[in-house]
Amino acid sequence: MARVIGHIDLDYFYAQVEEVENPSIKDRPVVVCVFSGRTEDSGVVSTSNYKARALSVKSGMPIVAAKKKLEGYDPVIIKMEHERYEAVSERVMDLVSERVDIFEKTGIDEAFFDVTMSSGGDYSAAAKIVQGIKDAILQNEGLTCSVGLGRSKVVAKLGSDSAKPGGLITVLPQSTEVFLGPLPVTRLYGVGPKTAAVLEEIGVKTVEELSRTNPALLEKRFGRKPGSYLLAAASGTDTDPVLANLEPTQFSRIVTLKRDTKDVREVLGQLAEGMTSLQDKLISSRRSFRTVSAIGILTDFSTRTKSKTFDTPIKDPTLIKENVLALFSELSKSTDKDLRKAGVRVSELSDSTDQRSLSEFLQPGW
Ligand code: TTP
Ligand code: CA
Repeated sequence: MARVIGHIDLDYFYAQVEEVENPSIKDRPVVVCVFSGRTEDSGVVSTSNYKARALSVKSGMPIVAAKKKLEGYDPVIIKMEHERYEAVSERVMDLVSERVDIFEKTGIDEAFFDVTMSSGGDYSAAAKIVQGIKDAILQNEGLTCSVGLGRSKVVAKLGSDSAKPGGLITVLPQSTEVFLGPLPVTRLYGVGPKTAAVLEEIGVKTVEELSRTNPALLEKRFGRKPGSYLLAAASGTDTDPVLANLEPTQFSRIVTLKRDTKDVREVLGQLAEGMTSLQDKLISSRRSFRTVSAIGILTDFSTRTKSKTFDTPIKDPTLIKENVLALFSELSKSTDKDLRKAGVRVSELSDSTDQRSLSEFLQPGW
């Protein structure tokens, strides 16, 4: 079966988080800066939105230089606050990791994932999974992202780069060479300025040229392992697996209700699909949970949570549905306000590798 690997990268991440928190700045150049504190404006640009980029603002540029470029364009200059972006990142990463087979976070706003099993090796099925991920991130966090799908990590990463901003690029296995060939070698994952300079010395500028280079020559210039990596990367046949890094500690599903309400039956009706998907996730990832929570986001945007924690890890996912009714009733009684969004979370997850008891809950089709 063909591997189906994805790379996801959030668009202009820090600046987009700022726009979500304060939509009124959206149409202006937004520049997120790290102030060094020496003088009022000393420091560098961390990132900026596309309005600012169109006016030549770049990451790493001195703040003073960025301000000069934006003179007369009514820019918004914001101090970088890492903790806030980290919190958003964690929620986004949870949304992605819950929906894929293997998940590997590689930075605050990017990750590789593997959906070979859940897509059955079918790229159009994989594209649907990706659309579900993009929708969830947009609905829950208001953020856009770019995604690439391909048969290797190198191809997936190049796909997401080319899909920016906001797109999805699917590189079918049979189209890999056509897609990679014309790109400059500098676009390949792991090829920095030094490697590019050596490649240029031997007359290699494009990925296609690299793929046709004598392996012995590459080995001589770069060493055995890097040499063979370069060749594999250039043909999109690198075999690096997606390596799961952090085990998720919780799974959740949140929906925006069709209308604001505190009617528990109505809330549960709209959450039914989410709860089923949560049960499926627990089964397929072989996790037990100790805590189940009902989450309500109220009309004033405040959050209420009611939880039940069991004495021992629970393998039976049907216990979620059995407990949320009481939890939502409690939640609903605790406030006068209606709910805008409602969600269910299972947390304190642990491995439940007892196959026999798991199989009792496997559903038809599994
Ligand atoms: P990137 O993914 O490189 O950039 P981006 O998300 O701002 O823009 P895009 O992906 O649409 O091209 O980096 C992710 C975050 O890391 C970025 O939002 C801010 C931070 N960052 C820095 O603080 N300094 C830097 O030099 C770069 C490149 C990024
Ligand atoms: Ca990004």
